[in-house]
Amino acid sequence: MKINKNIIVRFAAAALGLFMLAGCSDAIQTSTVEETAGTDLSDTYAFIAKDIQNPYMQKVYEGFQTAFSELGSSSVYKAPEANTPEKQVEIINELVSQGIAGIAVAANDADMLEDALKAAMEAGVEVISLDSAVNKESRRTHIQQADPELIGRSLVRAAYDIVGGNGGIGILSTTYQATNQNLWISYMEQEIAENPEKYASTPIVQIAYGDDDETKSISETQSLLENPDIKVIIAPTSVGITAAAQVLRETESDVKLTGLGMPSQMAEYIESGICPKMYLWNPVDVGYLAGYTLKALSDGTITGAQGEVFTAGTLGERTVTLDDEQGTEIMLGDLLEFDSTNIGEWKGAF
Ligand code: RAM
Repeated sequence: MKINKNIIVRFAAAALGLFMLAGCSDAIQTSTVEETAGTDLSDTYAFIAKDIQNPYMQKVYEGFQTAFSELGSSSVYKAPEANTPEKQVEIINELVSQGIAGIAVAANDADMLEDALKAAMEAGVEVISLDSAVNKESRRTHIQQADPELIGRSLVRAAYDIVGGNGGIGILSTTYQATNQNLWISYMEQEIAENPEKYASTPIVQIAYGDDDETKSISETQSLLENPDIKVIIAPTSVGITAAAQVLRETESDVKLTGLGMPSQMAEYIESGICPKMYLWNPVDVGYLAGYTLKALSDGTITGAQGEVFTAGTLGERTVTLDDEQGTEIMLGDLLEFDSTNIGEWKGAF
C-alpha cells in the first residue's frame, strides 16, 4: 500500500458539509442497547459495537441509522457491556435466531467470531465488519475507515515532530486483540524500522492496553508516565486519548500526546497544547457507508468481491478493493489532521 495520499490538514468545507448532512438528519440517543425480542427483523440491520460505553461507536451508529432511514429500512444498535468477543458472539447468535437481515460488527477479535458469523451468513444474513475487522472468511467485506498504513506512519511522524526527534514513545492502545489498533501499531513499528537513523532517539519504549475503558486507560497512562524515557504518548483510540489527556492535564506533565480522537472530546487539549495534533476520519460516515454496503449486499448489487461498484448515498460511488490479507474492503477515505489551527472548525462536528 502506498502512502502518498494527501492528508487533509485544514478545514475541508465540502467534507464538513457532507457529514453534517449525514449526521444531523436524525437525532438519536444510543446510550442504551436497543431491544429486539419479539420484533420482525427481516428488514432490520444491526450494528454491533465493541462496547456500550464508547462514544465513538455511538457516532458510527448515527451514520448507520441515517443510511437505513434514507433507504426505508430499520436499524438497531447492539453492544456488550465490556469489549469481549464472547459477548459479541452471544449478540450475533441472538440476532440471527431473531431473523436479522444484516450485521455490521466492530470486532473485539479477528477470529473468535468466525463460527457465529459463518452460521449467520449460511442462514442468509449479510455480514460485514467495520472499524476492527474480522478475518476474511467471516465477512463479505470490511469497511476501512482510512488507509491503515497512512494512519500508523502518520502517528509516529507526529510523535517525532512533537518531541523534535528526541524522546521515547509510549503507546496507549485498546485491547490486546483489537485488529485495527494492532494493524496501526504494526505500521508504526515499520515506519521506525525503515528509518532507523531518523528515529534513533524516538523509539517505541512501551505499549500499554487500556481496553477502551476509561478507568483502565487512566491507570495505564499513569504507568507509562512512570517511565522517564517516554516523552510522548500515542493513543490510537478515542477513549484512550481522552483518558491520557486528562492525566497529563491533572499531573501537569511535560509529556505530550497524539493519536486518534474526536474533536468534540479533544478540542480543549489541542488548544492547551497537551495534544499538539491528532487524527481521525469521519466516524458518522463510517456507519453511513456500512449501512449502504449492507443494503447493496442484500439487494444483490454487490457480493463483496473485488472490483464491484455501488453508490453509497451521499458518499457517492464506492469500489470494493483488496485488503492486505486478500480479503476485500471498501475504503471510506481521508485521514483528517487536527491541530490548533483547525480544531475550532471541527469540534462541533463529531
Ligand atoms: C476507539 C475505538 C475504535 C477506533 C477509534 C478511533 O473508539 O477503539 O476502534 O477506531 O477509537
